[in-house]
Amino acid sequence: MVDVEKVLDEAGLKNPRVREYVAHWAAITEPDRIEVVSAADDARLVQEALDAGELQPAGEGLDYSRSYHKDTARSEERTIVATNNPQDRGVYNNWRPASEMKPMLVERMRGASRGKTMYVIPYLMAPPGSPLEPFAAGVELTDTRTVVLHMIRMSRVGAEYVDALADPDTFVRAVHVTGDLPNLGQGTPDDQRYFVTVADERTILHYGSSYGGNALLGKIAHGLRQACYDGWASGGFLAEQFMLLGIIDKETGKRYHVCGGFPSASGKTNLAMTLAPDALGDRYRVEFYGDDIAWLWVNPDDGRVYGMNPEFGVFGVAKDTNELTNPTALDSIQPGSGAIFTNVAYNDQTEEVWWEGKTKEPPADLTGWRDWKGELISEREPGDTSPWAHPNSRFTTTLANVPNVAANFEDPAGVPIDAIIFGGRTSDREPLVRAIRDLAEGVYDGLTLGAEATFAAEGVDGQLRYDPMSMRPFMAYSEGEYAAHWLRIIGQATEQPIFAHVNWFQRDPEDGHFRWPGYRENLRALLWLCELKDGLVTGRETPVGVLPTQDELHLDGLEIDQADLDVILTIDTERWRQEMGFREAHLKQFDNLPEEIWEAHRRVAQALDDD
Ligand code: GTP
Ligand code: SPV
Ligand code: MN
Repeated sequence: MVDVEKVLDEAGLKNPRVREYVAHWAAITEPDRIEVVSAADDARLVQEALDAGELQPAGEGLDYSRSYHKDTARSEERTIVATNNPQDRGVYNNWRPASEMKPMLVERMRGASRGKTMYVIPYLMAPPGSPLEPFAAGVELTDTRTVVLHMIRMSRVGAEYVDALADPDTFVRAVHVTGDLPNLGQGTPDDQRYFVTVADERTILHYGSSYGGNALLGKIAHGLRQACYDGWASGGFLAEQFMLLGIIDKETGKRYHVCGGFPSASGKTNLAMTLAPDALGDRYRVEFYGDDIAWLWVNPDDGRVYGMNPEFGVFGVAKDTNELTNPTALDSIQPGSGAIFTNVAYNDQTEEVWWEGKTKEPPADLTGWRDWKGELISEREPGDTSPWAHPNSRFTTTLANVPNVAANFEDPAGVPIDAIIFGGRTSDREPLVRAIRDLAEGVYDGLTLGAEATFAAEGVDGQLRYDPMSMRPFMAYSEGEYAAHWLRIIGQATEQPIFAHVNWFQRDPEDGHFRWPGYRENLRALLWLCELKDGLVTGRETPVGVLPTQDELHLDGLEIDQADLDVILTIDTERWRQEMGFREAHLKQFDNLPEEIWEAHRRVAQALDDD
């Protein structure tokens, strides 16, 4: 048995509640060693991981890791929100009683860290000094060193964050046990994995994965699921899977802040890192705040909605990231950045990485190249066209490495929000942008966000599904309560943000091409929205919101067919009427949906009928 008290004394970790928690779980998981880590340990831990073969070098200060081949994405079926109150059951949160799940997880974790080190990761999911800091501290216990390295990039890590707590008990208890990955029956009826957030006890118990959101518990388990619950239970804030960016008009000196939700792997990272198109770059600049999580609250001093990114880094999708689509992302993973690549293709002779879309064609010389499973490309069967990189392969880098990061990205005060947008992969129906001024209609729009599924979760690419506010995999309590909480929080604001629905993914059914060029050009839709909010343009009323007219959009330098532009700036009324029926069935699943939401639904349906 490790002498826990001695280890914690030597690490100078004082918080008595944290010390009890570490001792409690060490007695269950029985690690051989315990180590308290801070960001200052990073270089040593990287070296240890290289020596142990858990990482491979990928250039100066860049590293590469592979996860187990059946452990490459979140598993939505195995993810559960447990509480002590059956009324917390929602349609999407896979609710189960805490009394059932906790003992089950303890049994799986018992003795599971024998022979391993338990790393104690005290962390903060907020800039220090944030008004939401009381909800931001946590301590992850993990038995995997690469998880520590990712957590150091994705959150602020150090004992000081839990020793400084006003109430020593207000930290999230986040236990991660990897388990015996080759023997967990991933995706079979005998699946052993469980990813449980016991939300009303602020305890996260994840067993059976060492990948991404399954294992970096500060990120989505705490930053989204737990925080979503805490924001509701405290009545004080919203925690959403949102990106957050600033737009600066250099001519007028105006600053706008836009946040919004797109389902996983649907463009949040790309939008927040975007640069203005060349033709508009002299006038506008986009600044990055966050790409995956925003916490929102109303500041009583000025009555505005404020937002901040609780994360410290970016865990971005690698696929299709290149000089044209996202040069900013490439700049943020340059030599010396400390970035880690996971599950992309790797060349163990040249130490290079590659993923689909990094360059148009894969490297011509196959020597040394291995796919994400570690298999040599040169030994593939002829005709094997499977991707070299896993479609959900990712890069991990800190916010400070992002070249367009805003100067005030760590300001604990957050930034005032001008617009809240929703979007997803929708191949028809959704125009480029439609603005919504009414709060209930904006919330209704978020709740009916429908998009094609992506590879960020196991086994569901391309299927159309509703993903309310892009929170479907992270929803912590019932959807009816969630809607009411949104109306309450944003309703407190005396200056309301404008809402909008955007879509970069409409396709021509004839040949499948994207009707909108996307990426950097997306800024044009957001500029129009900010100008609409300021009354500089008026747009065109439709039953589903205000659309830009062609001459209101900043189109200088844009290459697009007039026919495509016509389609993405109009509403297919017939198709929308059909959609309203699907929406009705979708919303009917939710208990206690506020009447305002139903009224918004009926208003839109009526307007479409009258059209
Ligand atoms: P998570 O990190 O999973 O929450 O995803 P995300 O929403 O941050 O997604 P991300 O920005 O990483 O984009 C995922 C994929 O969508 C990448 O392969 C991008 O290349 C692609 N993508 C992003 N923006 C656009 C766009 O405007 N048009 C098109 N066609 N593809 C895009
Ligand atoms: C997502 O899947 O939405 C992500 C990546 O942002 S993960 O942290 O793995 O959930
Ligand atoms: Mn995400």
